[in-house]
Amino acid sequence: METFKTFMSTEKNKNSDVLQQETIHWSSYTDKDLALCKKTIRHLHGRMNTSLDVKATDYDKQIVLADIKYGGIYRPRDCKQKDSVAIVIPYRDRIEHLNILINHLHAMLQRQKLYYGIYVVEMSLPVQFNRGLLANAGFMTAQSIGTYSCYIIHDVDLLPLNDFNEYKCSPNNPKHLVTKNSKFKNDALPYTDYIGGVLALTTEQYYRVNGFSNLYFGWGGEDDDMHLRIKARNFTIVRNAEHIGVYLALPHNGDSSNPPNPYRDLLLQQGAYRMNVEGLSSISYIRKSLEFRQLYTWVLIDCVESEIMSHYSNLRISGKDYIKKNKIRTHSKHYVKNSNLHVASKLRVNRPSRLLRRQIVRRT
Ligand code: UDH
Ligand code: NGS
Repeated sequence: METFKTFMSTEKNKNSDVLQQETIHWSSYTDKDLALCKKTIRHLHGRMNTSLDVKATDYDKQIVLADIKYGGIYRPRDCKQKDSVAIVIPYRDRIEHLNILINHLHAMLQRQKLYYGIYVVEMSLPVQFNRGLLANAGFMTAQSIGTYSCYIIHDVDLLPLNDFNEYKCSPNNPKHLVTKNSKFKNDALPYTDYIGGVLALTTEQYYRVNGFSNLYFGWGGEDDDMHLRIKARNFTIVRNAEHIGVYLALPHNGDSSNPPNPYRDLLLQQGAYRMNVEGLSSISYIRKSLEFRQLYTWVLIDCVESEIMSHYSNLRISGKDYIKKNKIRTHSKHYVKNSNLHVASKLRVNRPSRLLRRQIVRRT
């Protein structure tokens, strides 16, 4: 079965570690005679004792480098996986974390016998970091390269510590792969609806929620906005048992280069109403570079914050006024205070316009 498209990159070849300007045939061997991979714990380690002083090279020996294709794409040789998973890492200026995570993931995902590709998506300076937009750009890039059925949006500083935490999507609902995170007190998630860190959505789920919002420049809120989208589409969040989704947070300095976004609460108040027209369907960016590196595909994008935000000048008004002004109907005007943010509850979100529905279908 040929699941990967032949991809032609038009970039120049600058680096011997990077495969570019070349036609890549992902299917150098055929898996058509192989049996489907079975879920087995034989190759797994369970809970790993990774400490905070992990180094980028600690995992090298565990990785079967020979089987990883340029671009960080792998599939098991001895069995066939019917699903393939794209790991999308929104990234800027955390090279040490990236090297550790990439090594760790390859080793673990190979043990899990998954068919996967890793995509690191970076935003060029001086634009404010935007995790949601990068996730969307990674989703679109991965889609143009392979036929992935599952997308896992992954923070660069989180190491999964239990390899029973299978990096697969759940067919009916988005899956939050984090159940414990060492950066929080007692490793406990800060609030029930928290879906930050590592989130898995099938292709269909990603389209249904229209991806992430592209409007969250700076720190905070894009994950809560995604939660609103998920809820508005009547999905729930599923998680593994607590002892499975355990993560080690690699330490980093408070990010002066990624300051909290002062508009995040306002954006959130209107999030569920905007979701039909803003997100994957409205994304605007320029892909400046695409490199098939040995262990991952690297994508560099550029966007103009003022241009993206210029369509949303009404952000300065409160959620309630926005609803009134735009005559949006809700079941309830009741707002619940959840942690430090306001979330519109019991929303009735309009169906996407016919035009948007057509776009969604065409893209899938
Ligand atoms: N990221 C980068 N580079 C950056 C910023 C973010 O790569 O400069 C990516 C990376 O994948 C990271 C993710 O975005 O794991 C989330 O960003 P983060 O690690 O900065 O966010 P987190 O919530 O910590 O983990 C932020 C600490 C400051 C909180 C201040 C608010 N009170
Ligand atoms: C919430 C943020 C989320 C963030 C979470 C955990 O307050 O984006 O804290 O942050 N929501 C808003 O700001 C609206 S953390 O402790 O990981 O830095 O993910």
